[in-house]
Amino acid sequence: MRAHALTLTVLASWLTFTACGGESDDGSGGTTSGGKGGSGGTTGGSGGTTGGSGGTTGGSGGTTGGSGGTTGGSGGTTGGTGGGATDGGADASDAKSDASDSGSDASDGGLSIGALRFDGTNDVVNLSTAAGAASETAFSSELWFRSVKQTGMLLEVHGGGADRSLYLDAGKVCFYVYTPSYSTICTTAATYADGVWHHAAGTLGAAGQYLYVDGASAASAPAVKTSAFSGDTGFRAGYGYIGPNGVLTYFAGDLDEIRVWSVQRTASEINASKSVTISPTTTGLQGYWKLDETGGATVAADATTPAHNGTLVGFTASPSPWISPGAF
Ligand SMILES: [Ca+2]
Repeated sequence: MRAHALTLTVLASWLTFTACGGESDDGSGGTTSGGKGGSGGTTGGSGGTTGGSGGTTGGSGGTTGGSGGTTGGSGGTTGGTGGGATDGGADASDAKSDASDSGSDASDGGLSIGALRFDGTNDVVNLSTAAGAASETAFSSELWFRSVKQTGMLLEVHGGGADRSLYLDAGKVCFYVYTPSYSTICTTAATYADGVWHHAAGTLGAAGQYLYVDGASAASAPAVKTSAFSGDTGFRAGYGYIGPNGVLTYFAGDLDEIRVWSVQRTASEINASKSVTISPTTTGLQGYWKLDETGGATVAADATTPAHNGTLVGFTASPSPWISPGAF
């Protein structure tokens, strides 16, 4: 904690304006999100970064708190046992530091700001091909989704066909790659259309084809290392082919924090970054759509440079499809 004297000084100043509520603020963030991470995870600034990783771990572990929380780790919704272990008796101030962090979410692009709601009828977001197009040899995609509809497209590489798709199929989460035969890997459980936020990621590369759900490996095909689909002109969220030569299907539900990569992210990388904002200049990050717009916005901004913004098609402006909070 002493290494963060400046931070604590700032926090202390903030605390003088705050009677209480640090702990409950964190708790409510986690509760809303189904325990996927504390609000600290979404915050910017040095305090936010530290609190964020703690929040992530706290959320995922449910009760374990933030192992990463050297200062604000107890952004973990449950008060952060991890934070406690690290910080000793400083948990109260830690928790309140996260409360102050969450207060800055509105301006720092945090995950909790908002998400995009798809009606399942005709809503789709066309995402420009991120720089260099989608790699056939080193690829990752990831997002948060929430749905009660058993089947629907989350995100696919698109253009005269589709590939490297993440979708819900009869309640399972699947990741499909055209090889040019068809490699579809899905979760064993068919319980993901449960109205709760889940994180899904698909990766492809030298290590094989992998599907991750909620930060854990859910299925793999190690022999599948490349895609044979190179006709992509973009990505498409909320609409696409469910599996090989599958039925075009809209997604009903909410999406948040779509990221595509030109690298094969590792299991640990995916789990570590899924509940925190990341730098738009992170190596290999090709597209980063936070889906934090509001009102009648019809463009989904890409945080990377140059911005490959997405275009909303089919959405109605009222009520706004932009909801808040987002995944957590
Ligand atoms: Ca968002």
